[in-house]
This record gives sequence, C-alpha cells and structure tokens, in this order.
Amino acid sequence: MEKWRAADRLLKFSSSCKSKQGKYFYSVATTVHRNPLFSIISPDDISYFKTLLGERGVVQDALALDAANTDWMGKYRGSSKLLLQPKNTEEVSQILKYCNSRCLAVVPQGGNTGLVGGSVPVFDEVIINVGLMRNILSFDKVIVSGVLVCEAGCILENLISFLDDEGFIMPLDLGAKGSCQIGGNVSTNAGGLRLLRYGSLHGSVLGLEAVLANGTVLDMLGTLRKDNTGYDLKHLFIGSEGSLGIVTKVSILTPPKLSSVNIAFLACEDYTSCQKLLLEAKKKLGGILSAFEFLDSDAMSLVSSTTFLGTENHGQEVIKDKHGQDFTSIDLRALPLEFWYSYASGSIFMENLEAFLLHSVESGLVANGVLAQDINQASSFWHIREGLPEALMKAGAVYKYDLSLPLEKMYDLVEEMRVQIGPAAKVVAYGHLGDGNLHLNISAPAYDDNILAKIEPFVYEWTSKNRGSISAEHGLGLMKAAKIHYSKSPETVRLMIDFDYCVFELLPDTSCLDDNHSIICLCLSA
Ligand code: 2HG
Ligand code: ZN
Repeated sequence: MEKWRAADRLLKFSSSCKSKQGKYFYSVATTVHRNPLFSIISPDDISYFKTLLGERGVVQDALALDAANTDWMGKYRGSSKLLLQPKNTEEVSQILKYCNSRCLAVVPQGGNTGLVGGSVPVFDEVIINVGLMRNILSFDKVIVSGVLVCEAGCILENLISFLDDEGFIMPLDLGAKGSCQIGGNVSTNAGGLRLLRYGSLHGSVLGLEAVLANGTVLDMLGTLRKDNTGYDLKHLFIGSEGSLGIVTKVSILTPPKLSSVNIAFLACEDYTSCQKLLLEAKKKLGGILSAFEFLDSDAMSLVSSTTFLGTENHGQEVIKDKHGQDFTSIDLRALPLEFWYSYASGSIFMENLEAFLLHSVESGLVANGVLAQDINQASSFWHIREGLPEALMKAGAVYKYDLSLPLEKMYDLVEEMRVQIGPAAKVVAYGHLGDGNLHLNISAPAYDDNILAKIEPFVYEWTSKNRGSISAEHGLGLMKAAKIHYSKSPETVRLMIDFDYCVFELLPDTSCLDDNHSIICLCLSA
C-alpha cells in the first residue's frame, strides 16, 4: 500500500467541535487531526536528503522554516521541520520515492501565495519547493508560434517579462505574479485577470511533466495543439492542487503581443448597470475586450483609505475624471474596471472605444469614467484592483470566499451577507465580473467565531442553492476540502476518491473520508 499522501492521509477532519489534539483554523469550522501512521523525520532521513540534494537543498533554518510554514495571510500555520529544494525532476522523483518508502508526509509548495491554506503544511509535513527549478527550456516563436516550455519554479512575472521581450504575452496574469510560480499556477488552475480573453489553463497548457507519489515521472510535456491518443491526463493535474503529484515542467501556448492597450475605469450607479455594461462591452467590443473587472464602493473606499499604494491618496488621484471630479465623492454602488487590448491600429481602436464609452454614458449605464491617458495611468488603475487583497489584509482579519455564481445573482449574495453580518464586519466585494467570479471578502477587526458562524455555512448553502461553485479559482485547500459536497455530487466525489486510489494503487481506506464522505485532500498552491 502506498504510504505517501501528505494530503488526504495525514489529515482527518472531524465534526465542528474543537478538540485539544486537533488544529482549528479561522476559516474552517472543523478540526483536523494528524494521522499517527505517518512517520516523524529522523536524523537518518536528514542525512539521506543531504546526500541527495547537498546542504543547500536541505533547509532547517528556523527563520526560513517559519516563512515556509506560514501562508501569505498569516492565517494557516504548520510546524514542518524540513524544507527541501530539489534542482531537477530526478531529485523530485528521488525525494518522493524516499518519503513514500519511509511514510513521511509531504506538502508541495510554490510561491506560497495561495488563499485557502493549501500551500503550507498542516502539521509536520516535509515541504518540497521547486523554486530552484526555474529554467526556461525553450521558446518557439517561429515554427509553432508562441510555445513556451519551462520548469515549474519559474516566477510568473519573469515569464511575463521574458515573453514581452519576445513580442508575446502570457495568457495568465495575477496580482501575485511577483511571487507565484508557474507550477503552482498550473496545479491550482489559477484564473486571474486575462481569463475572459484567453480562457483557463486547461486551454493554454499544452503539456506538462509531473512526478507521482512513488517517484514515477510522467512525461506529458507535449507541445502539440492536437493529440487525441487516449485520455488527456495532463488535465487531471491542472487544478488538482498537488493531490495527484508534483508538476515539474510545463509547456504553454502564448499569444502574440497586441498593438494597442487601453483601460477605462468606469463608475456605475448600481450592479444591474454593471451587468448591462458587460453585455454591451461584449457585443460592441467583442474581440478587443480583454478583461472586465469589478469592485464595489466598499472596496473602493478601502483602497482610498489605505496608503498601501505607496503615496498617500494615490488611489484617488488616479481616478479623477476630465473635469477633476473625484470618483469617491459620488455615491456609487459599484465600480467596474475594464481593460482592452486591440489588434486594430491605434486610431480605429480608439474610435471604437470612445464611441462605446460615449454611448454608455449617454444611455446612463455609466455615471462617470476615466480612460487612461498613458501607460502609467493604465498601470495605476490595475494597481488599485490588484492591491485589494493586500489592502484587506492590512485592514485586519479577513474571511475570503471565491465564488462562481450566475451573473444576475452575484450581487444578491453580497447584499444578503451584509444583512446577515450586520455591523460586526464589513462586506467587501470585487472580482472578475467577466468570468462570473465574485471575491466576497468579510473584513473584521479580529478573527471571531461569532462572525464565522454568521458566514458559514450560509455562504456555501447560498452558493450551492444557486448552482454556483464554492471555489471559482483559488482551489479547495485546507479551507474547503471538506466542503466539496456543496459543489460536487456524491457520485462525483466518490469517483474522485476512487480515481485517487487507482493512481496510487491504494486500497480503500475510510480514514480519508469525513463524516459526509467528502474527499479530504490538501492542496498545492501557487
Ligand atoms: C484577485 O482576483 C485574487 O485579486 C484574490 O484572486 C482575491 O483577495 C481575494 O479574495
Ligand atoms: Zn481573482
């Protein structure tokens, strides 16, 4: 029987009561217990890893371990005593093979930018970080246009810059691009700001290499657009959050850079206008629309009241309209942010865009708006949107929910949540409107079980009732592993579990099921 599976085997969730032996997390109304069948790291294990990886690849330094044990929000904290940094696929394979034979639990970690507690250990798992595997292996801009092949530890922003120099762009862009790694992006099927135009990674990842728990290397690193020889297994690794294996290499199709870019920051007086504006933009701008983001007035106030943008009130300065009117001085219900790329020549593009904006203002869909005058202003607009997670974190405790919902229902949840929570916390909403993805954030001065009890299970039940997804793009992680049944039928969950057993040649073992027979898996994050 396979012994690895940091994920589903080290943990056991129990019902919502807290227990002294278990660990309790701010966003999980359940306790998790360490599975005693797993071994504890011994000095012999350390010697083995040092022989395999050299001193540099075996990190036991307290400060470094503290950072690797803690997630970006400081919300989830493990107690791992060992961080391993392999330099190539063979080393990843040897590490996993050894851990498997010794029954040592592992957690794969990328840039540790995840928001659902999937990128850090829960207990004392060995952390495997592929950050040293950061080579770009090839870029084909001539024969098969735009195929990039790279190692999993490449930082997304470095790939974006590399491609920019080559006249191409990455089909994926995230606020966390400066730290997140492509392997983690693929493992979590990260969505981000460009999905509206370029689709999900299931479309742009052409191939990948992954290492299974027993050390087997699966070479699926194809670069072909079409390949119908049997099951396309790479898709199972895209979004499985490290539960099936560690992604070590990726090949990805990148589109050519476009001739013009512009961005408008528009204000609508209510959510219905935002929705209508999105439909209009799709109809009128179609191919040149590349993102359609959304932030509501509470999110806007948060940005305006924090100094996280560098200079004080920077948020307000960049969004004054032509007459110098400050957006935040009008009473707005919602503010969508839009962004376009254009294939067309600059002037035709600008004409189209200006006609669309004029029509939107005249028809009353848009109450106020600014079109970026230069690249600096454009990036300031993005800075406002991308800075929201950090602004929220600085504001205190934050409960995060990443939901896919039918567009017409999306803001109803925000309003109902405000009623549900009352004055105890602030409900801040933003997200990828163009993709039907709401980021519902509940900001409070401190983590408080009474607030959590008002949010959960209400938010999950509401989402399930409206046939939404409880994780649009952030994954399940520790936070939502036991909540999967809100979005997946029992038969589907059963098949996932069976599949898991099949990949790992495991015998069915009920220790990985919770009371609701939900799959318990811990996740890799970007
Ligand atoms: C974003 O779109 C990220 O900015 C983070 O997915 C969302 O902070 C969040 O809830
Ligand atoms: Zn997002």
